[in-house]
Amino acid sequence: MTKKRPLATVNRREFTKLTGAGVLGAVMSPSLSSLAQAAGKVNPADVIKGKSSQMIIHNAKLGVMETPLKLLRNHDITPKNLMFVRNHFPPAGKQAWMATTDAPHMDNWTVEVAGLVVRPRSITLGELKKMTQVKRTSVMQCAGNGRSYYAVKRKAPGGQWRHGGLANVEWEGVPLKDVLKKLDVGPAASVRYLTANGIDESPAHRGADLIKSYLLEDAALDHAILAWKLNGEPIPAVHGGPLRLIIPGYYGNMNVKFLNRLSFETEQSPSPFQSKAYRFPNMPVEPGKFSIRDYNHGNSTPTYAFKLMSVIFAPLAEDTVKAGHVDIRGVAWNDGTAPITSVTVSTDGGKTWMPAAIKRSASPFAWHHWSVKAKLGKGKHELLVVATDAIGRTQPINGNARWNPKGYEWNGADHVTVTVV
Ligand SMILES: Nc1nc2c(c(=O)[nH]1)N[C@H]1C(S)=C(S)[C@@H](COP(=O)(O)O)O[C@H]1N2
Ligand SMILES: [Mo]
Repeated sequence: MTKKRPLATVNRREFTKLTGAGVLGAVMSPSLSSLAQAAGKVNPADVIKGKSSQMIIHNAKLGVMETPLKLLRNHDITPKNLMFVRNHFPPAGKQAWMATTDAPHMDNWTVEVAGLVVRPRSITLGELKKMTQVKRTSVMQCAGNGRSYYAVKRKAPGGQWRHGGLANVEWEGVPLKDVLKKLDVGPAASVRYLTANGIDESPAHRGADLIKSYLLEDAALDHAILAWKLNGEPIPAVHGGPLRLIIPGYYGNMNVKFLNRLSFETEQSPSPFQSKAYRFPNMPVEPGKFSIRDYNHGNSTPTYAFKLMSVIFAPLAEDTVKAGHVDIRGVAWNDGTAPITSVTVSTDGGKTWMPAAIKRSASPFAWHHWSVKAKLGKGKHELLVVATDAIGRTQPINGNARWNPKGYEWNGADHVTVTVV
């Protein structure tokens, strides 16, 4: 596990409260950002050059930040200045890379493909660029997205993410299958897992390294790519450049950044990032009765595929809503293995529901927009949304039914209370 580090946690709302600057929604002016620094607070754009100064910082030292929905909702494809960031430790000697959304250009970047194989080999980014390129528009979402909502039951440790550990972006690169076929390393018969590793590891704790293993028979690997482009440009290092493993439909942690090693293994990685962190219990668990120390490969599963989820983008609690016919809209997504067939919305706290129209995106792994018009009178209204997919998967009204020690895979119905004027 990683050692506890001092956190610089301030979000826009707290900042506004602190400085009395009632300018929510406006871009932070230089004078405000220096004010923030004077108050010991941090401007996200100073942590990572090119990021919006309205990002919500969870850990300034590591550049961990979330996107306010007020900004996320303005784009179908999330631009890089608004994309959330989750890093665990800076790649040694590469801290400067991580302080900007400018991308490193490195055609000699090398990935080794090894492990229990007859012919260990490697391939450079330059060589990958000469192969057939494909695009994957897909949701990137932290497994801890929505963690803060578990606090209603019992606060789960870790960054208290709201719904903004979420993005919808276009990745481009070479299918993993094509790379493995081309290299033809000859895995041993006992091999069951593919393991991915990036150049980063904890400088403080030996062995703390974000390493991920996937069953080779996992169909999700059929869509996986070694990506070097994000939204049509080389991937910034903060988002995993020069090369990143992208597995569409899989939680963020499964998408290994700064990829430099793929290995064929008999067992999954012994890294605590595979065996203790980023796991979800196979049975309901209660706070105080189950902790991550209890996790083993039999009673829990790595946070692989996205749980079906939907969020309300508008109206948000901070929006001014006028009485009359109100547009309610948002997005829904899942792991891409079955189409989302219904999105229903309630404006009375769940007593009655109405169907929303779904505008399906071309990629099954992207988020899909939904909308509905509802007549709302003056006063408070509690909005809720629930999606369902073609194989009957849906969302719990109360996400706390799925409480777990690290607060992963929140997929409870989104609630927004709006005051109509
Ligand atoms: N090598 C490496 N890959 C990583 C991480 C990391 O710390 N190191 N963090 C993971 C986690 S937990 C998430 S949520 C995503 C975040 O991707 P982003 O920062 O591009 O949004 O990257 C994943 N891949
Ligand atoms: Mo994550």
